[in-house]
Order: sequence, then structure tokens, then C-alpha cells
Amino acid sequence: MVKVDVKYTKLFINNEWVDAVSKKTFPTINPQNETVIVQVAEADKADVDLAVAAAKKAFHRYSEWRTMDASQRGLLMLKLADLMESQARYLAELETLDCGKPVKVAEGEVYFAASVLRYYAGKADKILGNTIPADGEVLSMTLKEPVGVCGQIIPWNYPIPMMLWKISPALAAGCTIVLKPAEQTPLTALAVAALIKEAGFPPGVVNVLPGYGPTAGAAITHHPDVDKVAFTGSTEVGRMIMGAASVANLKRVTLELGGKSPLVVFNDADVEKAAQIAHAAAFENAGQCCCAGTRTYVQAGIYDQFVSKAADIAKQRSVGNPFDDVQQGPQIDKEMYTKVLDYIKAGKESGARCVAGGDRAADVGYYVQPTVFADVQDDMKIAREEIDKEMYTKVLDYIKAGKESGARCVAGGDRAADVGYYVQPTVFADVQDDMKIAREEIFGPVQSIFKFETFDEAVDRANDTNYGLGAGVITNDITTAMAFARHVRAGSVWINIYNHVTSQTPFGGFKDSGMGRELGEEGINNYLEVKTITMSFPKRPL
Ligand code: TXE
Repeated sequence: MVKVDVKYTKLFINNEWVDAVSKKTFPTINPQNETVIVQVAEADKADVDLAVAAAKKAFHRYSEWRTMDASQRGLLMLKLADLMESQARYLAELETLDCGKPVKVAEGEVYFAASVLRYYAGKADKILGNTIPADGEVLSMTLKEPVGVCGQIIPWNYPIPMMLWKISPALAAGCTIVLKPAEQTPLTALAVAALIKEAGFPPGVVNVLPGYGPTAGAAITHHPDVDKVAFTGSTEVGRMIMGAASVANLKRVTLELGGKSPLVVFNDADVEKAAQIAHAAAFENAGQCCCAGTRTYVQAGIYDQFVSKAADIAKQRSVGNPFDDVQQGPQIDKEMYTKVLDYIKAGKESGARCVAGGDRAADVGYYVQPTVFADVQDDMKIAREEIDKEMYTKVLDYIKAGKESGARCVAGGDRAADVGYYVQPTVFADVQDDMKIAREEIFGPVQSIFKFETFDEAVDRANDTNYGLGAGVITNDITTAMAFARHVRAGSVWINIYNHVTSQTPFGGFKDSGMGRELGEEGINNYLEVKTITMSFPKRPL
């Protein structure tokens, strides 16, 4: 286990580190071994009130932030991006500790997050309005102004990118922020908060409040001085947030919610390449990805070949300690881990054919059961030699030697296979559209493969879901690809590639997958109000 120094565990309000008003804390858990990493201050309504007051003050018309040149806002953002990159390894290790994703992947996400900051930094002084040839002797123009105090509530699957997706356009627009990270992963948001202060953002511009959804999260969404709320998480909570946002004031709302995204593979595809793309689409981030391509539709002509390839690739996927060079770490927490295993069970029970995985991954981690031998004799190896606790294999060898030498094992006696939230990469074939695993978001390493015959059937079945976040198509026929892209109801469509998300490209969902777009040109509009100014502009001198 890599030792990671956790430096920040308090609330970040007005550029200060403070305890919660209640003095309460909550534990954040390491999903590799289910132990408490550290206690973190737990925000609730009273803390949200303080943070919103700080954000409101920072948004006052004469504040340092509101009177700052837009180009200077951009420079501060660039500085933050540099600081994040300079600490990329540390932030990645902290992320891995808290959320279990492979450290190499976490490091890549820090660079991605910095790229989002830089994209929006460049936009800060290019937020343009219009002049309008309005009827009458007038000149009309539009100003695009920051929407105000923004509540931002983020999930645990991509903690750093989610934070930067949210704060970057808001900062470029000139808003102020109260952000709540997910309760499972508060640590990197606090580490980034420290860098925000170091970069020189004025107090109150960004406030970070770890805490739970129904308390701190709900206090943000109900707060009358929060002008906009941006949320990424479950569709269920998304609905609650829309409701709450309409009560105290009519907050602007953007929601990025769940998905059950289809990836359709046509007969003319290269099976090997298609299976690789489909594998990455389904298993990225241990399947904990809102746009994961979890429904793989394969045309009948290549179906059997594809299923066998998909199973082979899944079986080879390395699962293990995320600080090692592996493709997949543990699921985020016990709740999600149990939920994923329940879905796998449901898949089997509904008659889908499990061709890879199908269980928890027991063969992970260097954990040994606490073992007690009785009736040990003085000349036995276990009685004479010191056990090196660092060395798992050596310990297991000693336990074996103890048993072989006739000592009576009265507790333990084996590796501890039941530690950590690890799930085998699992592939189901012959999945039918009405099965539970075909309809509900599993959010784990599970791929479902379906067989189809015709183009229209594929489009109809791809669209037969309440979600509409991502979709993919693999074919060498440009007409088929573009026809699919036109008719599928999803916010992002990928052709011969999947899950390619960049700072420049808008991302968001149709239907129950949410509303509004993040990233790209569209992403900043959520943080702007349009003001029309009309002045008298006579056609002749008065
Ligand atoms: O999400 P929640 P959970 C999906 C995925 C997963 C399911 C549940 O299917 O299995 O959601 O995950 C905060 N008011 N996604 O329980 O509860 C919460 O504290 C205000 C898809 O983790 O939606 C956290 O910060 N806020 C997804 C955030 O909402 C509330 C990513 C997300 O938590 C709140 C994660 C409330 N009443 C899960 N209740 C994606 N789109 O990427 C909770 N929160």
C-alpha cells in the first residue's frame, strides 16, 4: 500500500479551513481494504449558510472578483491548471486511495481536468453579446452576465474531472461557487481547494463543503441565495434537485444523470477491433461511468465470433490493487459493490448466458486471515522462525507449514479473500431487452450483449430506454454510421470510437439522462444570464 499524506480534512469556506458548525465529522473509506482513511468535517445546513454568505459577498458588485478584468480571471485559472499539473502525481495517489481507480488513470484525469480549466480560461474574456437592429429609434445590445452564486454537487466516479467540469465554466463566467463533493470521495476536492487559494482566487469565490446529500446537498439546492445548481449523479436525486430548485427561488438547473448507453456493431466491422472498443466502452472506470456503453448490440452475422472475443478480453482484464499496474480497482463502496453483485445474480436468474466473470473478484490484494495455531510444538518451523508480516506469500507458506507439521489450526489459516470491493469483469450474452440487466443502470463492470438483424431494429432497440446520454456505432459504412447518429436519441454519439470526451465537446443527455450541456461552447451558457439593454438612438439629430 502506498502511503499518501492527507493534508486537508476541514471545510473550505472563504479561503479558510474550518470545522463544521456542529463539529461533526464523517469517515471516508478506502475501497481496497474497507478501512477508514481519515475523518472529514461534515457540512450541514449551518455550514451551507456560511458558505453561501461568503459566495454572495464575493459576488457583490464592488468585490475584488466582480471588478477584476475578465482576462485576469482567465490568468488565475491558468495558474490553477499549472498548480494541478505540478501536483498531478500526489492528486492521483490521493484519488486512488479514496476512490480506488488505478493510479495511472487517476493521473490522466488530473491532466484532463487541467485541460478543461485551460479551455475555459481562454473563454473568460471572450464572452460576447450582440448589437441588435431593433425596431424603433433605438440601439439594443445584449450583455452576458454571470448567473451568480452557483451550487455544484458532484459524484464519486470522477471526482477531480467532475469538480473541474463544474467550476471552470463558472469561474470563466465570473460566478462564485459552493461545491459539495460526494461523501465517498471528499479528499481531492479539498486538495484542489488548497490550490485554488494558492493560485490567488479571492476569498469566497470557491467554497468546498464535504457532507452528505440529504443534508448538505439538500441545503444547497433549497437555499434562496443560490442562483443556479449544477448536479451530476443519479436520475433519482436529479428529480429531487429539480423539485427543490423550484421551491425557494427559481434556480437555474443543469443535470447530468445516469445512462444505459447502446453500442451497435454491424456485420462489416472488424470483430477484434469492435470487441476491444466495446470492452473499453463497458468497463471504463470499473463500469462506474455515466455514459458506459453497457448494451452491446451485435448483428447476427458476427454475433458468435464477437461474444467469444468479448469474453476472452474480459477474462484478461487485470483487476487488483489500484496502486499496481492494473486495469481495474475495486468498486467505490459496499453499497455499490453489493448492488452490482445483485445485478449479476439477476442476470443469471433471468437466463442471460454468463460468458465471463459473474462473481466477486476474490483473488485480489495481499490479505491474510488472522490465524491461530494451538498445540504448537517447540521444534515446529512456526515456533522457531519470525514471520515477516510484510510478505504475504511468505506468511501463507508459514501457515501451510504449520498445518503440515501437525499444529491444530483453530482460526483463519488461509488468505483473506473477502477484503475490498472487487468484482470480476462480467459479460452476459443472449441478453433480452426486457431483462433487468438490460434496462437498469448497473454502474459496475458488466457488459450485456444482444443480437440484432436489421438497421431499424437496432435503432429502435437502442432507443428503447428512458436514458439518452451516449451511444456508439461500429461499422465501415459511412451511410449506416451517419444514419444511426441521426436517429439515435442521445447527447453524444461516437462512431468507431467510444467515450471520447474532451474539453471542447459538449456533453450531456437526452431524456432522463439530464438537461443542459457541460464542456465546450455550450457549457458556459449555463452560467450566464442574458441582459438586453436598449437605448435611444435617433435616426436624425434631435
Ligand atoms: O448517487 P447520488 P449515488 C448513478 C449510478 C449509481 C446511482 C447511485 O447508477 O448506481 O446513481 O449513486 C448528492 N440533495 N450515478 O448514490 O445519490 C450526493 O451526496 C442534494 C450516476 O452515489 O445521486 C453526491 O454528492 N444532493 C452518476 C451526489 O448527489 C444529494 C454518478 C451523487 O449522489 C442528495 C454517480 C439530495 N437529496 C452515480 N442526495 C453519473 N451521472 O455520472 C444525494 N446527493
